[in-house]
Amino acid sequence: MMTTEAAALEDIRNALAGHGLHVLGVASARPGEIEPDHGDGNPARTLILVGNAGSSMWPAFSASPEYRAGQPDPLDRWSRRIGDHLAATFGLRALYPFGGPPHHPFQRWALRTAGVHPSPLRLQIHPEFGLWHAYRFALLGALTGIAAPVRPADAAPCLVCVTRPCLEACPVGAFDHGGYDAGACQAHLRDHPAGDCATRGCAARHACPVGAAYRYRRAHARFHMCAFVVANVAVENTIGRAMTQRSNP
Ligand code: B12
Ligand code: SF4
Ligand code: SF4
Repeated sequence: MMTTEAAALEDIRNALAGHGLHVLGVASARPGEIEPDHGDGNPARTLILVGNAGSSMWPAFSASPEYRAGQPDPLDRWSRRIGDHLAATFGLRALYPFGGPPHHPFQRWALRTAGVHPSPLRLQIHPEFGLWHAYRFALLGALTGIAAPVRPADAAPCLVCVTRPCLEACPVGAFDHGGYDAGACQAHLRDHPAGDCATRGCAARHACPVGAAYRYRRAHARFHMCAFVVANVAVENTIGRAMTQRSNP
């Protein structure tokens, strides 16, 4: 028999399906990772990570009022509408990957859930979805009855990838020095607005054979690349380094 919390998770899955969103994992937040909810002392620690696998959310999002309104950050506004609504419906709290700094450490949380592993591109890789997934929000609650599934120890695709084609594919060598040169990447996209990276999505990501069936469709990829071209990379780089140093000593 399903516990009440497992049933709630199933209800959440069903509610997400209409938006093309999935539960990508269930993790546990550690003390200090989440600011208290205005001092109510709620010890809620369970995080349900929600996102897209491939272009799963593109049909719903591209038909949404947020996408059509022509205002800034339509995907963030769409995510917030859905996340806030679900949180209110299920008595949970919605946390978002955007809106910082400070940023909620979504990638760190995701590593604690089933399925994802670090990749040389700094994106996380999923054995099925490959590099083609992202987080739209997390739902936080005191759900002790839904444990994160255990990750199989042998499922890290990059550990058995000998040729690492992702590291050879970038036209500006953005991954040549062990990190990710976001400035060089952004300059390339600006200089080549009709090039492959800008129109199909990151060539390094495309070079990875894992999750090929989940590669973003063209309109979806282009949407993200256009958003990235206008992102303030210089500021995020500085903040990103500071955050990573502070949080991952
Ligand atoms: C800041 C940021 C960036 C900055 C990175 C600057 C920097 N040097 O940190 C910029 C603007 C460059 C960036 C770019 C992109 N990002 Co980004 N980014 C973030 C954001 C908002 C915060 C990261 C952070 O500072 N966290 C704080 C630290 C303390 O948390 P953490 O989890 O412990 O830290 C990890 C990350 O910081 C990571 N990291 C460090 N440097 C970089 C650089 C890049 C490019 C990435 C992806 C990760 C990464 O390593 C840390 C240890 O695990 C996250 C969302 C989030 N809230 O996590 C998305 C996030 C990491 N980005 C994501 C994505 C997909 C991208 C893009 C690919 C977007 C796109 N175009 O589709 C691009 C890359 C450009 C390209 N070639 O395609 C996804 C990754 C999903 C996944 N599968 O892992 C996230 C989780 C957002 C989401 N909604 O899912 N990003
Ligand atoms: S090409 Fe290989 S090393 Fe690169 S992300 Fe894919 S599996 Fe990992
Ligand atoms: S989008 Fe293109 S330029 Fe930027 S990191 Fe990916 S392959 Fe390199």
